[in-house]
Amino acid sequence: MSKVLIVMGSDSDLEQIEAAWGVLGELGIAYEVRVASAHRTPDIVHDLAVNARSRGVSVVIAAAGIAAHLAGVFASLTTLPVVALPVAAGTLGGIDALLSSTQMPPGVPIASVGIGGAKNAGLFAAAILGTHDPVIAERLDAYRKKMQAKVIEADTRVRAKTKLD
Ligand code: RP5
Repeated sequence: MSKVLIVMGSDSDLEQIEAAWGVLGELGIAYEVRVASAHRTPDIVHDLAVNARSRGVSVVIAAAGIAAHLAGVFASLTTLPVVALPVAAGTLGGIDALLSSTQMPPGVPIASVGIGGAKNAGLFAAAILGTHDPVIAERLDAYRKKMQAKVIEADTRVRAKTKLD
């Protein structure tokens, strides 16, 4: 079974990332969560990245804050798709992480969600897996249908509340 590897640069990032594996769990997708820093534990990042494919990983979510380079470094070591998750941390509140995630020089691309976009990172990873796994694609469809039902229900509620007599 395909697996998503979620790597975070520090356990201080953890709370902002939980929603990524939360949604993967909801969709019944296997995942592994690790802490590894591109600058503090580069050897561990290297090992994780070069062995990811042979360990059954199909997509990587790399979460980091401040001058975030984890996703880019990870992508330099594997051709698996890497989704950056910029974390709100430090004096710039995540803007620096967002820019370093979206402004990669040409040649080694990464995708990026927004600052703190953990749920979207999980959903995007699921969508990638859904390109070759019809069961995951169906679960994503069902997930969207549930969201649609909630919006329609909210619309009904708000219309009833604001209706002129
Ligand atoms: C980054 O530096 C981490 O991803 C984290 O967001 C930030 C601060 O890390 P700590 O100093 O809290 O470990 O590498």
